[in-house]
Amino acid sequence: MEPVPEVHATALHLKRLEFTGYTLVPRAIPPTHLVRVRERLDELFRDHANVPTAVEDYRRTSLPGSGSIDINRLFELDPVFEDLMDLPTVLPLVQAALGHDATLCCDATDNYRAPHSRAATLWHRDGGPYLRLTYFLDDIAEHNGATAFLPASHLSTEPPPPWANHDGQPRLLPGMVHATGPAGACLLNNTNLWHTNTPNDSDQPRRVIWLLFKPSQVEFAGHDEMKSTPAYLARQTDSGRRALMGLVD
Ligand SMILES: O=C(O)CCC(=O)C(=O)O
Repeated sequence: MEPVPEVHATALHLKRLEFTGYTLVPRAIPPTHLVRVRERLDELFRDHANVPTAVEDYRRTSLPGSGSIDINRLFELDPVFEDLMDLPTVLPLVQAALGHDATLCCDATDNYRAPHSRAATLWHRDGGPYLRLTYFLDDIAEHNGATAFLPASHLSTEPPPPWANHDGQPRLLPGMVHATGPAGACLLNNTNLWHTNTPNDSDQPRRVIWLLFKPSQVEFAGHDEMKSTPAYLARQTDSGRRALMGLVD
């Protein structure tokens, strides 16, 4: 995807979201913050058997046997992850896309796709529509587990047809694009966009963090393990973050 000239950045990102269903914000996470996020995540992955919110081959995001690890409720695990909810490089765009009424659907999830692994999902759409943020913690290219999209498919009333997947893997569809970019970038997509994971043919894991936003009045049809606990919500004192979590003062 061509870089967006700074002066038109928000307008162009909004048009891309509207017409293609996705856009990419490079350098979304400041480098020093990215280092801290990666270090903390590596600690959690190393010890994931003892992290209560970690799930291997999490069936909601991964095919069985794909070697994926999700860690849910990241905000609750460390403040370094909380800072991803209101980065000044991304939040204004999220607010503009959602009519300045953006609310988090749930807590953040980290996803690890193992080295040398097959695509961990098939073509699907997530529903909603919500606005998904995918923070890249590694450089993501076509060969190391990129998410792929069929641009503009969020405008279709149809989900991907069954033949888009074959033999337990997604097919290459005409017009599909791999969402690639450098570590620290943030990919935004409409969750009705047809998308899939692709194989990770590299020696390194692919690590991303997902956040989901919606307009405040839209119900989130998600699962309890993705949601913040009442104890965490009760601890929130910052008015901006309380608003993002849908806490009405
Ligand atoms: O991991 C990916 O690249 C895509 C994941 C996905 O499709 C999903 O969780 O909805």
